[in-house]
Amino acid sequence: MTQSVVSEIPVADHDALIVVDPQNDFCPGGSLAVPGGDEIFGAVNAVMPRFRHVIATQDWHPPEHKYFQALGGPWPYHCLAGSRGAEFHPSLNAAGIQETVRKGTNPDLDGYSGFAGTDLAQRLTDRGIRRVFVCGLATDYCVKATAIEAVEHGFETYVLTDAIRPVELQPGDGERALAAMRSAGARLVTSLDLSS
Ligand code: VGL
Ligand code: ZN
Repeated sequence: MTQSVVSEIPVADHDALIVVDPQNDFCPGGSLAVPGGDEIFGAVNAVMPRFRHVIATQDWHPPEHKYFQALGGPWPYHCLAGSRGAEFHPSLNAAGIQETVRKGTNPDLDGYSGFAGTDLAQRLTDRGIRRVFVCGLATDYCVKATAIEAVEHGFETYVLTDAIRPVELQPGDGERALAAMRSAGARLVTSLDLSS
């Protein structure tokens, strides 16, 4: 698909990097492993120091979460609150994360978006953020939902396409997610498009 042509994007004080769900369970060896999920961390860690504001989301489910297969939902158990699988992946530069937003804590909601049932929008506004750069896991669920809701909250939204990976329950879900984010108004760029 065609990407927006953006050569150099200067990062400013009113920009935030949002790292979606960089957790063990979404990486190889985890209970809901995204193929190549751990390949994003080189780009994620590389762009982090350019940003004054770096926020991570953490999928953080109670055992009675309705979206678990055991309760009739689509997903195996993953990111159980307090579990090892819910911890940040060791390849993430966790020292570079300033704030963490836990989501998916309501057993009745999918919790895909970092904005759903959290104070993320308020935290961004409190920090004077106007633009967000979204990366992380997984492209076709939590990255997609977070990027689209960021647009809906009025943030100018960029997605770092080399720092995301899809689950692809169905082949093509990753490409479809990129198209959906793009048509919602998010700009698809790569970490290499950022200048300092
Ligand atoms: C996610 C499925 C279920 C994600 C979270 O982080 O994309 N996907 N929970
Ligand atoms: Zn989840």
